[in-house]
Amino acid sequence: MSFSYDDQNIFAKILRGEIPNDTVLETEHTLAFNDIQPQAPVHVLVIPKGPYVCHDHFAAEASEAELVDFMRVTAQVCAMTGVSPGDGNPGYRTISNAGEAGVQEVPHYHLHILGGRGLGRMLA
Ligand code: DGP
Repeated sequence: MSFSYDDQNIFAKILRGEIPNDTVLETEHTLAFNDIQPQAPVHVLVIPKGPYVCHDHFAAEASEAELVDFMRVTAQVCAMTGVSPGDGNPGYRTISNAGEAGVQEVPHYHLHILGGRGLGRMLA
């Protein structure tokens, strides 16, 4: 499967420093920042710094270092924002929209972390 990456997308511009962002955590391979249109008290986007369109692209072509870093940053952000479900905390939800059916607006892979309120049951 092949994916075509558009380097004019808004997250590519954020990564190049052309657009400001409210950074939560940054590492060599990953950036986490607050969503500009938060849907919950905690709404953080986690993105790889590499040019990946969606989860499938990232999973297929990212290095192990990038994959591990992405997973660890996601967990660190959950801990930092107090939503990790350990120690009696309420928990959170991660969502990654992919493609047209998933209504992915920004074609740079990102994981939404949502928390800080009851999120209800959601499977669609
Ligand atoms: P989606 O591609 O549908 O999974 O959602 C894209 C998300 O990106 C949406 O929740 C709004 C957010 N977003 C769009 N533009 C910007 C921006 O310039 N800065 C930030 N921080 N978030 C943005």
